[in-house]
Amino acid sequence: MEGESIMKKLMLIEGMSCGHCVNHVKNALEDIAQVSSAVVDLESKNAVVDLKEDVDDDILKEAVEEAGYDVKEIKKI
Ligand SMILES: [Cu+2]
Repeated sequence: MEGESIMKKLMLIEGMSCGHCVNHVKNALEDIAQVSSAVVDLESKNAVVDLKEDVDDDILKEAVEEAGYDVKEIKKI
């Protein structure tokens, strides 16, 4: 069952090269309290982050960067 979602954000992420990277980014994002779920796509270098509460873009960016990847863009979708 999906949790409550108030908005989605699209992140453009550089540096992922395999399924392990995708899971690493997904887990880093889903560890954030306000994140309901994250769908990460290797080929398009995108993460679609479903939020249950608004969260500062810097928090999303830092989580991915701490996992070892570069965030190029974050926008509401
Ligand atoms: Cu990898």
